[in-house]
Amino acid sequence: MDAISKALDKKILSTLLSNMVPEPGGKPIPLISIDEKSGQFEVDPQAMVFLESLPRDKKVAVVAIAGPYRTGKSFLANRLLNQSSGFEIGSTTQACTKGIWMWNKPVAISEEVSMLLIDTEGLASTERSTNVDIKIFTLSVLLASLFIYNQMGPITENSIEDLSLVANLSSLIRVGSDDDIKHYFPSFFWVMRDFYHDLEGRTPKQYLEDCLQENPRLSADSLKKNKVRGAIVQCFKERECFALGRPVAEEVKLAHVETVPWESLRPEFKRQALHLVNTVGKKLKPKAIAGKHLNGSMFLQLALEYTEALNSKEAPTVLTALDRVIQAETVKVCDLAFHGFRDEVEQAMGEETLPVAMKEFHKIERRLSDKYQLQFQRQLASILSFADILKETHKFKEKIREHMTVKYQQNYSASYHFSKGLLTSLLKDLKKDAPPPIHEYLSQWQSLLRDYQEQGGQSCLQWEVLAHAISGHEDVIKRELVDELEKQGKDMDAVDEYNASSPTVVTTENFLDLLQTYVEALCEQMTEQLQRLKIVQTERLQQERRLTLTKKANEQ
Ligand SMILES: Nc1nc2c(ncn2[C@@H]2O[C@H](COP(=O)(O)OP(=O)(O)OP(=O)(O)O)[C@@H](O)[C@H]2O)c(=O)[nH]1
Ligand SMILES: [Mg+2]
Repeated sequence: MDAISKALDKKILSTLLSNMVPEPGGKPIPLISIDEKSGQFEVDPQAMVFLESLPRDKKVAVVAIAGPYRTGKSFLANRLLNQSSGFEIGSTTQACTKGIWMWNKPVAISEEVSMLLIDTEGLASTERSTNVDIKIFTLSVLLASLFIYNQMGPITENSIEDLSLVANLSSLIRVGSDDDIKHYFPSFFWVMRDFYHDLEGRTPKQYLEDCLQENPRLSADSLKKNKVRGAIVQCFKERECFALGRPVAEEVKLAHVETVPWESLRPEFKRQALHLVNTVGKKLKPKAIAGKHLNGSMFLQLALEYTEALNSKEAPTVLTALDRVIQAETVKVCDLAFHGFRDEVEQAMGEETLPVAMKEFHKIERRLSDKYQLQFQRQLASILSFADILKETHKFKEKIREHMTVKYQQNYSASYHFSKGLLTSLLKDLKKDAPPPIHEYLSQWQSLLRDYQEQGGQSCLQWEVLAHAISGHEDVIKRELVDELEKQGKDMDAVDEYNASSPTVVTTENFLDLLQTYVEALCEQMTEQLQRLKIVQTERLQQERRLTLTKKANEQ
């Protein structure tokens, strides 16, 4: 008894499939639809939304199932999802699946890789032209990293002929360099359904290889088929073959096999199906072109590129498509990183948060710019060269710089209004009691400056606004002082002299120091003047006294 049968017996199916666990839910969605009238292929918007929503840091591995119509492809696709129904299964002779469909939930293969499953319209149906078949087949091969060719029964000369599309593949697809096309083809699994033949001790893979040997009969017919055989061997380097018996014994149940519970399917079929599912899990590789792995969004871009080429009757060129995919991805990564940066800057320095101190402003700018630059470079590392990453980083930094220049201006303006508002409200209190005695007036100014410094630190224009206000206010201060002094009959020459020698425009953060020095100097000068006035007064008094004394003396 082989490992799979034992696992089945022990009912450890889930463990066996643990590396291919589909997320709960999900449904089939059209990936590429075919316009009935024009015959044009179109990537469906539902698939666009789904593929764009996949995590950028996850690679996709793509399994595509193709083959003649009404051969149980959709039923097999559902089995790969470990379910009986999902992709639509038709019970009549009419072709069921139209266009190319995909499952809208990625299946986790590992931490970094998700499987995307693609089910295709059957080939050689009576409703479609060969041209449509060629396009469906070409797209399936080009998009897949593992291509399953599904057919009924053993491999016959007819089934080789059915695959004549492969012989044309190298003329239908271009690489875009001198490289051999075979490096760009997916792994190839040939699945034979309702297979009950004796393989005479050979494995299905050996059987396939035997069938792909050239037929030595030299008729024109066999030459044609040998060409197909050669093309299959040439294009698909990695080949596997699987033989699946009938899922149920009773013919009547075959038409609705999706309604038969898994437990009731023939044990032989279950064993074979599990072996296939398990081998897909083991052999599946992330979709890559020229060593560049694709994520969901890049896969979408690839589908768009190939579809467009086929619609315009051009041969899809793999490396040209890859270049465009990389270009589009670079733009998206750059945009996403920039939007992330912009949104976080907005959270930290939104309109309602401004103004912020310049030190804080630069700290936030540095932190977020480093964070998003790193994210941006990490995401591009797998698709761009070092030199190109540097070039893109330069552009990214330039974009950030432009944004921060605008933000800086906003902060500037917010700082101005904030400081102005604060100063106005503080000045209101100052004016209320004016004019107080001069020493009180000066001490009020000092306490205003202290409050202003404490409450307005987040404004980058704190000192400029104050300087501006003071330069307008200087006159008031001086007037108050002059009034005060004039009340006492003193002159203000010394104060004016000081003003003439002091800096007229103060725009630096040392303004408070300068202002304090200014205020202190004013105080000093006033004290000096007061002393001088006192002396003059004393002298005048002495003179008056002397005069009075002289007068009295003269009178006597
Ligand atoms: N004999 C047989 N019938 C099957 C098998 N699997 C599914 N069927 C039946 O075959 C019919 C077609 O199944 P689908 O899975 O829709 O086949 P398909 O290849 O996707 O068909 P198209 O989308 O029309 O090309 C249905 O009636 C199924 O119940 C099988 O392994 N053997
Ligand atoms: Mg189908």
